[in-house]
Amino acid sequence: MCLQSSDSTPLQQQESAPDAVDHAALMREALEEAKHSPPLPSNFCVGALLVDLDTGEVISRGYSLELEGNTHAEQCCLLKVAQAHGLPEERVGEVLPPNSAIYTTMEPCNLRLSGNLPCVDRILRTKNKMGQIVMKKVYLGVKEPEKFVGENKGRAKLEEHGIECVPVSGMEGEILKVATAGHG
Ligand code: HJL
Ligand code: ZN
Repeated sequence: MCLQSSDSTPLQQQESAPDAVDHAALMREALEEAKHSPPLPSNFCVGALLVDLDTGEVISRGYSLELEGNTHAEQCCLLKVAQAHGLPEERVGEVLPPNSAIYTTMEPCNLRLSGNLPCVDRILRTKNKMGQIVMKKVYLGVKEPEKFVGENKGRAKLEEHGIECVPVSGMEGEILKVATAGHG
């Protein structure tokens, strides 16, 4: 981990220290998760990580349909931490670090054909005991293709609620190839 800036200025002297994480490397890890997702014509194969931005630690990993039922990658990340703590998914924010982020190969969904709760709403309801949203940033690999629900407004809704959304570029082709592997 690089703890100095390129001009060797110690971190504490910089105006704002960069997050202690390598975003491209984490997006690549999310893509590796996506490759575990069973290809189907009815959804996308997405991978996601939940990360503590203060330490760079990966708290949880998930992929589409990993957990029982019609589960999305981001949903699996949250649910796995919740289950490890014996909590329902909606209370997982109580045990997550205050500076949490999701890395997802595809923009979180805001509408699902199945009618299940979209991942954007799952992220927004994930709050600490003071009622604050714990997810500070969402790093995304690609926008959702307009195949199932038209234009996904997931990013816009997250930003409306103060969550910074940061595209991580350079892997779009690979991400879409994996995501649409079951589409024939
Ligand atoms: C994201 C996923 C996943 C999707 N998007 N960000 N992560 N599968 O893990 C979005 C797509 C929905 C369809 C079908 N996919 O999944 O819009 O059956 O998969 O509820 O709308 O809806 P269901
Ligand atoms: Zn989703």
